[in-house]
Formats: sequence, structure tokens, C-alpha cells
Amino acid sequence: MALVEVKVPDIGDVKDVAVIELLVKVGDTVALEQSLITVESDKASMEIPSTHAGVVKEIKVAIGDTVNEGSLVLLLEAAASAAVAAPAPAPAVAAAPVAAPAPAPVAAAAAPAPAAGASSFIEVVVPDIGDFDSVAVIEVFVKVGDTIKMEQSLVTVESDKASMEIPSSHAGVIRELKVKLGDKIAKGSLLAVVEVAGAAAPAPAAAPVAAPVAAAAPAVAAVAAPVAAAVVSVAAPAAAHNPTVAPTGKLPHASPSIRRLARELGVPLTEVAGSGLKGRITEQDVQGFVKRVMSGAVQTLAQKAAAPAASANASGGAFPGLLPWPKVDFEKFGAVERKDMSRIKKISGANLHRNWVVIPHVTNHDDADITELEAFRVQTNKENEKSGIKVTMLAFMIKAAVAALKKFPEFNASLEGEGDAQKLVLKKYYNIGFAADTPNGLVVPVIKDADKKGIFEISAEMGELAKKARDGKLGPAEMSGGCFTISSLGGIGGRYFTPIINAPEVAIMGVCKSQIEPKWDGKAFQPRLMLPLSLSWDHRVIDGAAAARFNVYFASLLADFRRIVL
Ligand code: CAO
Repeated sequence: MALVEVKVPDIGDVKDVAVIELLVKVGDTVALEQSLITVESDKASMEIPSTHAGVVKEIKVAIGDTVNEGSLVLLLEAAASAAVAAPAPAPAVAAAPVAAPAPAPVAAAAAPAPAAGASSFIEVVVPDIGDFDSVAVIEVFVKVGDTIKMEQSLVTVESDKASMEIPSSHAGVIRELKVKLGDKIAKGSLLAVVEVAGAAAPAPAAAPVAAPVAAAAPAVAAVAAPVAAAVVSVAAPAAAHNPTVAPTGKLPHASPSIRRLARELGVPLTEVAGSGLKGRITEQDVQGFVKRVMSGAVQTLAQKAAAPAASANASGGAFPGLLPWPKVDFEKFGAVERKDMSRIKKISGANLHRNWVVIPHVTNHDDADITELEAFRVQTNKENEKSGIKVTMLAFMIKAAVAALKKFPEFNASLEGEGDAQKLVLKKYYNIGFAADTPNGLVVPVIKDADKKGIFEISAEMGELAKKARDGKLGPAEMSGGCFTISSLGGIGGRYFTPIINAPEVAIMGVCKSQIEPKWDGKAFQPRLMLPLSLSWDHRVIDGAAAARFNVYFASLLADFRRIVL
């Protein structure tokens, strides 16, 4: 087996790009064209693919290094066929499937005669972006009315190997925005109409917009050239793209400016859930992450690993030893389809993951005899048929939860702070969330001040909130402030499950489908309607005995609802 030097291929006119990610490690088996490192200029990030298949023997770059065309990336023990195809000393560029076309300067630039005080309208178009003839817009940084500087990034576009920001060729005020998220654009596509103040004369009457765009003013071209070079230098995807090796899945989806922002703020992008198109990490996601870290609602993995064992979130210590996520070439086994995750699924998934990892969960199962309560509910609904309000079992459970939270205040609490400064916040209000299944994923609307509301009012409000949830119209205020959550799968089926606590709450009640079961009354078995309960609780705050008592009390309330008023 021959050792092969894998080098940075022709990356256009860009010089001294920084290595921002290592996507492989020594010992990894890489395929031809598999991305090895990510480099970043000030306007674009790109993955550098391998020129050979083989096993990584030595990595010659580190994060933060600057590289250029020809820089040695790593040594590879090439697989037999690849070694023959590309002898070791041959420059990687020769075989590189990513050699970029020669860059061309930004096309959109105006050079009309100046006329102080006048303003004109300029069409800003996509410059030469190399071989990409249809790239998707994944971020739009500006809106109509924004004042922009020359070279300010307007949009980010993404191919399957790189993302790049498209800068403006002019300073001015955006008067029309001609692209939106998801649009496919290419060289020459119109991005925006910009009103340029002062420097540019009004264009000839016949063609007020097009005229200024036609010729490039030298000054503008000079400034814009490096940008264009960075843009076009982005490695073109290989002609013979192998879907089994790229993308690697390790690279967080974020544009260069977001990566820069994250680096400045010290935000680990791998831990940020992206809410943008295709899971793209947006500026808001980074800011939100910072806010959550600052408020103590979340820790970075590094913080968790460094946290003392006594810390509330000390579970993070286990992370560094975790095996990497299995990479499977699914297509090898049969046909597959890839689907984007809904925004709600991504957000709720990230929250559930954090809660599952950080909170030491325990789940107690129990049953409530709801024979009489169900009869009462059916009777109530019959009596109120005309009113249109249907009372559901969940409304009774919300009232029972309020009573149980009053009796066991540590369940109506949240942990705050870390280490010695940690406190338990006991709430004197009773807001109960209920998990609602929607076509886009799970959401948790909150019934505020459930202690002050009756069963009818709760039922009506739940109906409205559940409808809003299904229609995707729930506002953040309607999902915040919860003290305790009930997750009811009763309308669907199942026996018991282990619900994940909705942080910063400390417990959640899961409910499954009630069914008639034989219960011994001391003399004979009686058919009773039994409701399966699954209470998950945070063992940092609650003990098993308290959880068992909570369940017993909760079940006793449902068994005889008169106890609520005691
Ligand atoms: N046992 C037996 N039947 C039950 C029941 C139970 N525990 N709970 C509800 N039902 C019955 C209802 O009586 C109703 O029957 P009828 O139409 O004959 O009266 C039927 O199931 C449908 O009820 P529902 O689900 O519409 O109403 P709900 O108040 O129980 O629930 C809501 C509302 C929004 C909670 C529910 O629609 C929902 O989204 N549940 C899923 C929650 C979820 O996904 N949890 C999992 C989170 S973890 O991933």
C-alpha cells in the first residue's frame, strides 16, 4: 500500500484560508472525494475532498492553520486501485475532483457619471459563481428598506459542497428584494434593486434600472474582486458524485458569517439546533443559544464536561467517550427517501434531547380507577350536548394535577442556578401544559391559572389551543409559563410510557388508554375502568417515595373527584 499525500486542490484566487473543521481522524477509512477538512475565507466556507480512497495515517493540518493550494492536508494509505491511479508524489490537484474554474470578478457594478445629491436605482445581480448554475438561497440577510454597505452580504446560497454569501456590489437602500428563501439562482440572477444615493446619476430615462448595471466601475471592481474570487473558488462538486461519502453529516449547516459570529461568541455550532431551511443555523439560533447558556437553561457540552460532579447538570461528563453516530450507506440495502424535518420537530427534538440528557429521569407507573368519573363525564356531556362544549378526561386530569401540585409543592418547582448557588423555585401559580400532537410535530400549549378555572372553561380553552396547535397558529406566549405537563395518549392507545420532562419543569404525567379490568373488591372481581398513569420526575428534586405518593393521590382524585374540594 502506498502512502499518498493529499493536498489542497486549486481553490481559485483565495489565499490563506483558515482550517475551521477536521472531518476525519487518524485511522479513519475515507472514500474518494470524501470531505476531509473545511476551510473558510471571509466570505465562503468549503470542504476539501480527498483525492484518494484509503486509510488516514497522519493529519498535517490543525484547526486554525491557514492553507493554500498545494498545502499538505494529510497522508493516506491508499487503497490498491487508487494508489495505481495516483502515484504518491503526483500533486493532488491533478487528480482532484474539485478543481475550481478560474474566478471572474463581480459582474454587477455601476459606473454612471456622478451627480451629487441625485439617486439612482441599481440592479444587484449574482456575480460569477463558477460552475454553479442553480444554487438554493438558504438565508436572506436583508429586507426592503435596509441601508446596506458595499460588499455587505445579501444572501447565502448553498450547493451540496459549499455555502457562500453573495455580497452587494453597491451601497444604498434596498428598494426591492427579488429573491426569497428556497429560490434557485445562478450567475446574473437579479437579487435586489438598490437605491444608490448621491454618487450615481439618474440613469437614462429609457432604462433607469438596467443602465447602471451594464458597466463595472473600476473602483468597485477592485474592491469586489476578492469577494468574487472567494465565491467562485468554492470547490465544485465532483462530476461523479458518490452519495455514500458526502456530505459527511458532521458539518453544522451555517454560513461563513454565522460561523464567524459563533466563533466570536464561543458558541459550539455542533450543539446549536438550526431552525433555518434544511436545518441551517441562523443568527437567531446562535443568539438564542447564547441567551439560554447565559440564563443557565442549557450548558454547552464543554461546560458539562468541566462541571463538578455535584453540579445540577453534571451528566455531561459521559459525552467525550461516546462513540460517533453510526454512518450507514442506506442505499446499499434498498431504496430510501430523504425528508426535511419540520421546524417544530427540530426545535422540540433539540429540547427533548437536552432534557433527556440533563435530567435524571425516573418514571413511576400506576393506575387510576375512573369508572365513576367517566360515567360522570359522559353524563355531563349528555346534559350539555347543546352547548357544544365537550368535557374531556384531560380536563379532569388538569384539575387533579393542580390539587396534587398544591399537596406536593416540590412538583410545582424548577431548579435554578448551579452548584452551591442552586435554588429550588417553588411556584405559587398553577399553569398546566398538555402535549398536543400536530401534523408538524409535538407542541405543549399551556392552560394558565388552571386552579382558577372550572372543567368547562378548561375544556373549552383546551379545544381552542389544540385547534390552534394543529393549525400552526400557537404563539410563544401560549406555550410558556408551564408548571407541570400532562401528555395524554389516551385517545390513541397503549398501556404505559416514559414521558420526557418538559424543562425547567420537574415532572410530567403520561396517560394512556383506559380499559375495563377485573379488580378484586374483597369478595369478587368487579369490572372497573382503569386509567394507566406514568409519572416521570426529576430525581434531583423529587424522591421515589414522593413520586409514589403523588401518583396515589392523583389516582385517588380521579377515583373520587369529590376529594378535589376537600
Ligand atoms: N382512555 C380512553 N379514551 C380516551 C382517553 C383515555 N385516557 N383519553 C381520551 N379518550 C378518548 C376521548 O374520550 C375521545 O373519545 P370520544 O370522541 O368517543 O369522546 C377520544 O379518545 C379522542 O380524544 P382526544 O384525544 O381528542 O381528546 P383529549 O382531550 O383526550 O386529547 C389532545 C386532546 C390535544 C391532548 C390530543 O388530541 C393529543 O394531541 N394527544 C397526543 C399527545 C401526545 O402526542 N403526547 C405524546 C407526547 S410524547 O411524544
